[in-house]
Amino acid sequence: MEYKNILFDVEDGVATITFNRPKALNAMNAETVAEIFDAATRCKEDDSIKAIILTGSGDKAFVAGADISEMQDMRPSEALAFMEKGHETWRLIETMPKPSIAAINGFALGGGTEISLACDMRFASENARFGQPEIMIGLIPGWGGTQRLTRIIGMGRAKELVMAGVQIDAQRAYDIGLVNRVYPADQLMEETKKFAKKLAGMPGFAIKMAKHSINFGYDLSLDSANRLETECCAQCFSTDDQKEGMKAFIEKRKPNFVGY
Ligand code: DAK
Repeated sequence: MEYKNILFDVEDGVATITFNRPKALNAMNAETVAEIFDAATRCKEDDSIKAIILTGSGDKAFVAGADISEMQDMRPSEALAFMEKGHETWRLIETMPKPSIAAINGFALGGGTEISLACDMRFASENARFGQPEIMIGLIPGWGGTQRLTRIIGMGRAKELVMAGVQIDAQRAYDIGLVNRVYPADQLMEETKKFAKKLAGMPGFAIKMAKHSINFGYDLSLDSANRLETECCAQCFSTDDQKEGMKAFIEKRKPNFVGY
């Protein structure tokens, strides 16, 4: 697929997907969502890609939401199709056996906050702003903002953002656990790439099991979730990386992981 709305780049095992509609503050139209789905599928299927970064072009916005001009005249059936494609795409990112980081370099509103919530981690620039302002245009979040956001920051805080359309800055987002790290704007990409490369060099199968155990254990009872974790951990003993990691520890040297 040829991309018109995103950039796709791979370097040292790290794929960077960049929302690239700066004139619309990287707002996502249906074509953008389809391109993100295609790029995420490439990331999942290409064994040379070990970690993924999502970011926005320009210095003002990560993603200012779904494209309001495109949504304005949608019929319910069109809105449903748009919403379902978004959900399918975010879920692909959320469940793929590779780590993802959203590098949030400005406004992350509506669908912008929502796609970042599907990533494993969120790193923000000091000028980032988060919010679910859909209520201001007569909607509620349609891409997981009432669900993933609530799971990450809790019900009371999520309701403040969703029901009152309150926007928060990067420091507040850090304080309530919405973002993992905050950097000066000119350091965000460098630091995110450094961290993504570190993740790319980790034992790949163990990364996959860690993500699987956290994602799918979250909604289970503690007993079932611990059982899932046990199975995932036990499977790691089938890998070369487990043998190498433990051998290197005993021999007091750095491990050379192969990813399986
Ligand atoms: N959609 C389309 N264009 C947008 C946009 C957006 N979300 N956000 C910004 N733009 C465009 C502006 O229209 C403007 O275009 P021109 O006038 O230059 O042609 C350009 O980007 C620059 O924006 P501003 O001039 O407004 O820039 P400011 O610095 O003054 O303000 C801002 C920046 C981010 C505060 C402001 O642009 C803003 O409030 N933007 C809208 C933010 C927003 O409400 N986002 C949530 C969108 S709703 C669903 C599926 C998904 C969703 C819901 C349902 N189903 C299908 C049911 C998700 C919904 C959303 O995400």
